[in-house]
Amino acid sequence: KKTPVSAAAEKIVEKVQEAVNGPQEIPGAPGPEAASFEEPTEAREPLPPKRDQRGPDTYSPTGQPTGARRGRMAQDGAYLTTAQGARLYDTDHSLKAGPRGPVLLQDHHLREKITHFDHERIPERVVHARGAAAHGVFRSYGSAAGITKAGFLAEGVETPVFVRFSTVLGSRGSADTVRDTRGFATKFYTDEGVFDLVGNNIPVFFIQDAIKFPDVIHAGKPHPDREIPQAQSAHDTFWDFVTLHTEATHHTLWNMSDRGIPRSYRMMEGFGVHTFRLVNAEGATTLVKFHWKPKLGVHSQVWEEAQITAGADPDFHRRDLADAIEAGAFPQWELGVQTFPDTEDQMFEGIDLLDPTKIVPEELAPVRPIGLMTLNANPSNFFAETEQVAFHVGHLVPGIDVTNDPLLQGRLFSYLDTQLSRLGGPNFGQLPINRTHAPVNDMLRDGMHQTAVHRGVAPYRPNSLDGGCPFLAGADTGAYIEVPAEVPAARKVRDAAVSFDDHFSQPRLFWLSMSPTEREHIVDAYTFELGKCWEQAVKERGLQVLANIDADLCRQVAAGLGLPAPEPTVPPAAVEPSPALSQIGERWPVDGRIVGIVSDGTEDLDGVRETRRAVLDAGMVPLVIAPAGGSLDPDGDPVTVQRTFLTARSVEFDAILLAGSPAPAADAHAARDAKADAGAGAATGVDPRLLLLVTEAYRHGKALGAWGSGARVLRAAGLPADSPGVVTGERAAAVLDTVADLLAQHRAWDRFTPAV
Ligand code: HDE
Repeated sequence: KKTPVSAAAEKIVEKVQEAVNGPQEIPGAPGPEAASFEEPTEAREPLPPKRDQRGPDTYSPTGQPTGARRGRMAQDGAYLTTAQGARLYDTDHSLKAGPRGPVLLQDHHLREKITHFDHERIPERVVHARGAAAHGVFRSYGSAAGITKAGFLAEGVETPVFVRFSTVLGSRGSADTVRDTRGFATKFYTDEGVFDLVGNNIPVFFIQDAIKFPDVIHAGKPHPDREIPQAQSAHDTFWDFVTLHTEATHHTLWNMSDRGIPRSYRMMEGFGVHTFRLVNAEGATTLVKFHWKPKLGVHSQVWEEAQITAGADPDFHRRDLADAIEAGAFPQWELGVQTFPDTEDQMFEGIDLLDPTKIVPEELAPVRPIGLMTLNANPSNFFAETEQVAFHVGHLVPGIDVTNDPLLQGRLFSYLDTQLSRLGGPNFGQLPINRTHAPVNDMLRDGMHQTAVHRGVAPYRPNSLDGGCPFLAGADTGAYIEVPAEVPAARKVRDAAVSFDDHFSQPRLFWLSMSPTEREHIVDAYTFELGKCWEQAVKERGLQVLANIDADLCRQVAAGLGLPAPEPTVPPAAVEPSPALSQIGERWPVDGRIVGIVSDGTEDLDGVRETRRAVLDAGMVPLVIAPAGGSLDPDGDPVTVQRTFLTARSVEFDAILLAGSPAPAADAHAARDAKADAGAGAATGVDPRLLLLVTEAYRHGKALGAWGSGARVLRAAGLPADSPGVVTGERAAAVLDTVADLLAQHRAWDRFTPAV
């Protein structure tokens, strides 16, 4: 029986075949033989140029592109022109005084072409410069309709969305898998205007007041003298700041946990972080925190894997998101809210809802699902969409209002301000990706890059010349009206509430909520990061912070650094752990997981074929790995090879299967292996790159399966067949079943913390 996902995977096979063997033969374009793959891994392969990029080959007599190419080509007409529309006869030679003479200043085409190129780049975002995005749709369940009048949250309403995921610290060209917070920004194009939910994958922030944002970012960015390290937190200035400034402790702890190194953008939670205020049609208000819950579960890489990925495939997350969407395996998240009564003190169970360094555990306030988001289309043009999209926490719709969280208040200024330099002026809202889907009737005029041609003479209010138009809306005609919240009489001060002084109770809550494996990862992360610091004082201060979270955590990191563990300066808070914070323990869908099938072509190829089919049917992606490219059994029923021992690296795979020989030959292999094993190591005759592949996958807690004589690779790599997550058997199908079961738990967790 085909699941929708396996059907999607099959569709890709068709699509790829069509792309490869498509009807049009274009002179000079790579032919079908240039792409030898046929699997649902289209975008993972070095694809041939898309058909619509191959060049103008199908035109109507008037020079217009016809058929499927129409509107999809880089250029729409038959003739190359200048920006002003004049047709060009040559774009490869500048105008010269003779073929060997100087270039003439009068060459207007040269000047236009080079000048435009010189200005192709715009400033990258000051933070969150590296990102990837997708289009999609949000369908509301209607469950929030009682607490907000926002039209897009009424039952069954579908709203187009554009989502941009990002890292925070790195430059535009930095690697995806660094240890960092991830941005999760969603633009809802609602009928009542744009609503931007500009969140992160971590529910708390480093600072409690926006005025400190330049400080934390200056500390995290590369050192200003040598501009290194790029996209890293493992350096002195970052740790200098977060250890001197202990309100950063909670966020830093999340960064050091597995949340700092997600497996995929598709497998991250998203959080609005601040408390927002919803208002319903009757004017009643509710405080809420927004949560995005991924349908695929929350999963991470392990640290060594993330580091290797940053070199082997710096675009790992970007590619993963685009591939999944192209494959029809559309990622989904449920939007949910935690709700709190809008009391005068804005506290809930002793937690200050205005303090963005605090969470409210889900056990105290469950997340109620209010809608489902599906990302179903990749951007057509990275620059126009992903780069030019401009989010702003002040893009609000009736029914959603802000609170006095001082971090949020500062952001309300910053996001508009930053677009002025990044996008060059106040008209960035007119860029196609930023345009609202609601009618616009503003009186904003002129400015850089104005594209509207406004009419009339009275862009002001009040006026009589335009008959008084436009009119002002009211509550009954959908106006955005700020909730008239009380502001207590107070003295003007640069200060914060006393409740903001508690910096350690929630980090302790987080630490105590982790499983033993997750704690081990956190200890390793702190030991790595502080170990990379140069200044002794910074390391020691780091340990002091850890002592205030938990003595055991501090002791382990201190041991790794070779330093004494200090005593805490604040007594450990009595906190209830929140099991919902742990990523381990649940089972999740395996859609889109990558399964490597290793074969040297001499083994049970029927087993390889069946396994490929079974992997596809389960909605996962099979990639055959062999010593060389091309196909296995080319003269019989060929099996296409997607990776060679040279191009495969373990980090790409969620699980690895080792094909073995059919049963009778297995005996022969076994006899040969027993002999070879006696010699051990290289004497086994197993390619060292294959040994690296399986040992790395093993170290990273990935499921490994081998059938028949395939187990000899495990033996050669010194991996015990009975260790957790290693599956051996005689039949390929049985091995795959157990491996798929392990994948539902993401990793063979027991491998990290040996059972006692
Ligand atoms: Fe941002 N942040 N931020 N931030 N932020 C920006 O806006 C800022 C904060 C977040 O994909 C900038 O257009 C201040 C928290 C995301 O385009 C800038 C403060 C959260 C993105 C800015 C914060 C975020 C940004 C840079 C402290 C999670 C990427 C470029 C008060 C709730 C959006 C831009 C995208 C981007 C300022 C703190 C999320 C400079 C001053 C907390 C996801 O305006």
